[in-house]
Amino acid sequence: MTRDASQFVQLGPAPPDDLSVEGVVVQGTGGVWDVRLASGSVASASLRGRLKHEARGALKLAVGDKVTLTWENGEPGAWFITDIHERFSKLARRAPGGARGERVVVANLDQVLVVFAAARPEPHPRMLDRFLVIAEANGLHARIVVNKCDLVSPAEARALFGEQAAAGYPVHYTSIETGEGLDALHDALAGRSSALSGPSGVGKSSLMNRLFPGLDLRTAAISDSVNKGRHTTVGAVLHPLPGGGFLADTPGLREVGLWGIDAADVPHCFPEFAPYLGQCRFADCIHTVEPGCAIRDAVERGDVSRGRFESYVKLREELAEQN
Ligand SMILES: Nc1nc2c(ncn2[C@@H]2O[C@H](COP(=O)(O)OP(=O)(O)OP(=O)(O)O)[C@@H](O)[C@H]2O)c(=O)[nH]1
Ligand SMILES: [Mg+2]
Ligand SMILES: [Zn+2]
Repeated sequence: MTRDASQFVQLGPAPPDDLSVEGVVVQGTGGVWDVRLASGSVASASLRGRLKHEARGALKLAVGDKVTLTWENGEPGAWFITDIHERFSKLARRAPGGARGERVVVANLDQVLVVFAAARPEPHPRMLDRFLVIAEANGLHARIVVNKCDLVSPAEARALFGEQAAAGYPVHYTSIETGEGLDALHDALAGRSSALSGPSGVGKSSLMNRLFPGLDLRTAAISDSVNKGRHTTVGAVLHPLPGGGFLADTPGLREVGLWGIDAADVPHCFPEFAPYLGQCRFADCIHTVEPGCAIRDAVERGDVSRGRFESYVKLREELAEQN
């Protein structure tokens, strides 16, 4: 089909029956989902009955999902979500209200951005490690931002998360005051789907408003459709970036927490452990106190940072207690 179906969304007339287009779910409510089409226009659609039924099972529709919309003529005509495409990633947390199963917060994220400040508030490497483990456990790439670099010397800024940089994580050093690092951060976000995380007051909103003027994250959740009073937004919202890509307004990694992570998987959430896994004297080594542990040996040699190893021990212990 060569027609650009999205024109119908904006302009009418009613599209022909069975016209199908693809899009990305940018926000949802109890029953109506806003789906962004390639043209940039947004269509409101509900799940086709069959999918609604299936959605109670494994595949619940979430913001970030790629879907097929089909127009169905009728009185009045409407868009229906007739297919949910396979996800390549998801950020999930425990279903609310004690219900069993998971709640997918955002689907198809490319990466998570974890923002800390070089100072005010004081950065916490061990808290960063916790965020990184959550990202790894969800199969998401992570990028670290050290903002407010104007408040410390360049050497001090680089020392803060040197351990995580050594572990292979990309680190951006930024400042709203001097403009340092902003172009590179913009390029790292453009064309990708990213979620923003980090403690309060580190400058997340300041950064995003500076990088993408007009994208006011605090108010953007109150989008057009909500302004019309039609329904109330629940859950995460995806904000399209000018020039492509999305920024997710998520509850953040902190809220997602360590849920769903098996204590036995924690070593795999530390990328720098990878060369040593399987090298320990005991096959069931949990890398805490065992003799002949390849990871502890690497720590002793200085090949794995002691701080990161401490984070490992703490997070593994926390998860072992939960299970
Ligand atoms: N010196 C300095 N201050 C900054 C910088 N970026 C942000 N700030 C200030 O830090 C304070 C907090 O910034 P916000 O952008 O509101 O922080 P946030 O991470 O969005 O905080 P929450 O919304 O509470 O999670 C504001 O007073 C900003 O002006 C920076 O690069 N340098
Ligand atoms: Mg903010
Ligand atoms: Zn070991």
